[in-house]
Amino acid sequence: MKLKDEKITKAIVERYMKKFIDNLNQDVIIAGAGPAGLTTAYYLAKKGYKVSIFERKLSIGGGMWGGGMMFNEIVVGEAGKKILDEFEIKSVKYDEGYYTADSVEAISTICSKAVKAGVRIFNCISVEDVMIDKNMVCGVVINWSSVDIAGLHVDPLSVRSKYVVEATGHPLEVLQILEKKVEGDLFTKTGKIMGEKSMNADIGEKTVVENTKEIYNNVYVVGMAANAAFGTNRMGPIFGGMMLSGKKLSDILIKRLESEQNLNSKKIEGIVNVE
Ligand code: 48H
Repeated sequence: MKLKDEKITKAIVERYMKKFIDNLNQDVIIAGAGPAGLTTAYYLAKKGYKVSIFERKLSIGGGMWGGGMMFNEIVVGEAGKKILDEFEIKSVKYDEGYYTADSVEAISTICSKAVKAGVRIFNCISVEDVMIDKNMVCGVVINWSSVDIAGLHVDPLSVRSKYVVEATGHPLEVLQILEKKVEGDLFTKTGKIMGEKSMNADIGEKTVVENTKEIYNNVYVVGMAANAAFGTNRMGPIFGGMMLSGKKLSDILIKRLESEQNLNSKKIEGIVNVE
């Protein structure tokens, strides 16, 4: 059989468009495919929820590939090790409470498991704004990262979701937009982004899980972005907190999505009044 070049083009364009159109109305949209966003997405997809991630870069995985200062090993604590085990990522005990793993194995496995669980990842696309209705965030505004890099004046597209997750790491890109554009305060002590504090692995690893929560109506913050939003410390190349933050957020969102489903079925059964 002779291969036809135009058929290859048609196959790519048609299949991509189908994928894109099938993902225009999601349960959860995540901005950023670092370890925190990917872990959140994995657990949600495993439960059957429709979740997609928009990632600015060509490659997914955020800052995990490089371990610490490009020494491609990561460190996790006891709780982080349990998540590595769930993902079937090999880890080695270094000392009491310290485990190491190969960062390339870790992030490639998380990516692979997330995609296989049903997470739809759109790379080379940046989240540049949110959709909003009566002070409730209800989706994201996206554009090709290349449009941004080239400084082209091209209008974006938008994708709807019940919940939006800020997982863009240190720069907090979604929250920066929210802070400027939405009415009312963010759900922090000051109502504003509080800013990341200097390195303290012990505090940073604990607070990243505590800070994983809703930060504006229907917007949740996870991973490094959570500490930067709520004004606590960075933690360096100890990655257990990123995965634990993702796991915690998936639990919160699954609970919220489940209670919404229960309410909807009650409405259908006529137990609850429909306004
Ligand atoms: C789409 C975007 C946009 C945008 C950025 O930085 P990440 O790896 O974030 P986390 O929270 O999963 O993990 C943090 C970790 O990598 C880290 O930096 C740690 C532990 N630091 C500690 C320390 O002390 O320094 O991933 C975020 C992803 C990246 O892939 C970005 O390209 C992407 O988000 N991104 N994607 N739209 N507007 N902005």
